[in-house]
Amino acid sequence: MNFEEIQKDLEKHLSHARYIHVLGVVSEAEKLALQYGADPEKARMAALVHDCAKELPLPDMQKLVHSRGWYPDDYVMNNGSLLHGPAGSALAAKKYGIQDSDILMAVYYHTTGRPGMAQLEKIIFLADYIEPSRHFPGVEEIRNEAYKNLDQGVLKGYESTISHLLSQHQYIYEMTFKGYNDMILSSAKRKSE
Ligand code: DGI
Ligand code: FE
Ligand code: FE
Repeated sequence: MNFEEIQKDLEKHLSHARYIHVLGVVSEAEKLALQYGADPEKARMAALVHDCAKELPLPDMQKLVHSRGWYPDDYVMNNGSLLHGPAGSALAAKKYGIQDSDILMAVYYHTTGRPGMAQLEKIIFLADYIEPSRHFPGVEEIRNEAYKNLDQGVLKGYESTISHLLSQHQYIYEMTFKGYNDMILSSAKRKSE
């Protein structure tokens, strides 16, 4: 399916608020791609489908992930907040016919990130935080950083998620920590150069 066809399908299947969020991520991801010399069309497509599985029941997410032969650990498998990335990646391939592995990876990892993120993964991860309809405390700081330095923006995003999870006494998934640590190491390396 092309961009417009997928967009129409999402408008039909997602809640209005989620659909508005998705359109915000599309425009933000395109701007970030242009700023950092990434492919804006890929960024728009990855952003469009990034939350396509977010509102599915957990068993449907689990089936989608298994259908690709993926077996994330039990914590992810039983947590829709973390599973909707992998499930969305599976659904984007199955329902929308997306084959581009950069796009599928960006969707898979958009919630937790990972160490060694590709540029498109960073762009989707960050666009998800700073799209215009996001209004959480500290979002302006992440927005400013995002357009100055992509890695510093990603790091600010991680700091905000991890602080929030700590304040809510929530479990912090390993991949979230690993992605954060990776950004700390690369920013330390940049400073020493
Ligand atoms: O799908 P969105 O709401 O647009 O945003 P998202 O995919 O970035 O985040 C989904 C949720 O996942 C969000 O409420 C924060 C949560 N989350 C991110 N990292 C972790 C996490 N939750 C737990 N428990 N542990 C994590 O490491
Ligand atoms: Fe999401
Ligand atoms: Fe999102």
